[in-house]
Amino acid sequence: MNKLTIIIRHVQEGGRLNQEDALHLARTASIHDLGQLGHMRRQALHGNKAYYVYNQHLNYTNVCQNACTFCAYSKREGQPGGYVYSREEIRDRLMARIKEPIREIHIVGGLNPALTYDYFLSMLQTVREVRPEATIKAFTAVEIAFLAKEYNKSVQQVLSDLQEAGLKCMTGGGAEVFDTNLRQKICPEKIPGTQWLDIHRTAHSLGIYSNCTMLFGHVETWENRIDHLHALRKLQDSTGGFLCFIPLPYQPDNNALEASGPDGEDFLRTIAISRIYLDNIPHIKAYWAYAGVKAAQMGLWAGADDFDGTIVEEKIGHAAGSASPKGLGQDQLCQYIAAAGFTPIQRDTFFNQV
Ligand code: V47
Ligand code: SF4
Repeated sequence: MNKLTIIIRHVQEGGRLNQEDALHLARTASIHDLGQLGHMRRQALHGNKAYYVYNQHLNYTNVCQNACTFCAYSKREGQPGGYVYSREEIRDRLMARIKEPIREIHIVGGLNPALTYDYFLSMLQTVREVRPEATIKAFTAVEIAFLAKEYNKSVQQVLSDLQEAGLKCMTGGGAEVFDTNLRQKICPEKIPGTQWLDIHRTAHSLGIYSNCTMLFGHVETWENRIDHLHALRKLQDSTGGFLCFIPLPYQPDNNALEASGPDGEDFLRTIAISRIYLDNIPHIKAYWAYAGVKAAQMGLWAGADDFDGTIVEEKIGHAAGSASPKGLGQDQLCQYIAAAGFTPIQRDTFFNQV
């Protein structure tokens, strides 16, 4: 038997992949074999279910002191087009959809030194007042590190203050690709991967669940991707606090990074390898807002089980050229999932069926 056949058998028998075998599988397996393995693992965990969430995104500011080369969303302080939502604007945005049965508020923003510590606490309090029944999933580890540094507090202190104000789950953003040399090229001012992981470890120890991501399809290699997945799997072995992994396909427009973005096959291969390698993370998301609805539907056949949500107004991927809609209705989400051949299941942030 050749090496590839041995690895495929190992996966079929439910075995855990090491980095070397994952790399060999990712590089040499046909898309059919890889997709089938990803699908097999996905079906074993979730059967024919595909999850979605009724959610709303709030991007409270786009002003950011970092300038990641791939980012088309952020503005430097004082640059035209920069914005910050006031407490009233946050309330108005939530009130504009108050008749809808929203279950999750997803909140992220740039690193804006003009904001006070209290801004963050009162933002969460406002969300709780207006939407007491929704779960607050907010902030990337990058924002948490920024708050700790800016206001001279420990990460643990920041997280427990936010938790007290209503934070239940952290988003998975800001992970990009952990490799140090690569980070120098794509996001030199961002916290190192080790710090990103430490912050999620601290969150998990406080009972705050989180998601995790990988930005792929730019200038990274398959080695970089597998190393990244390995670091996530290792942390998950120790804490069990990750709910969902989201491979984020790079969107190439209006930014400084010269790369084209992944094609459809690369998207599916990455979903499949993620599902196979991350055997301890329960959910893999096919993020329609970046990948496009059609690719996300195919992603459900390669290992993904989550389709994300209604969103309403996705800003970050769209600033960088995402051609998908900015939001979808619940009926549309269900139709897309059903048309792809799966049973749509509405979930909350923690993947409990609603
Ligand atoms: O952190 C920025 C990425 C992330 C680009 O946790 C880009 O449930 C592609 O993390 N092309 C934000 N990606 C999105 C994110 C997310 C989305 C949905 C759900 C969850 C969750 C998290 O988008 C950023 C960065 O990694 N990003 N620019 C770009 N040009
Ligand atoms: Fe700022 Fe995040 Fe954009 Fe980087 S990706 S420039 S940290 S908003």
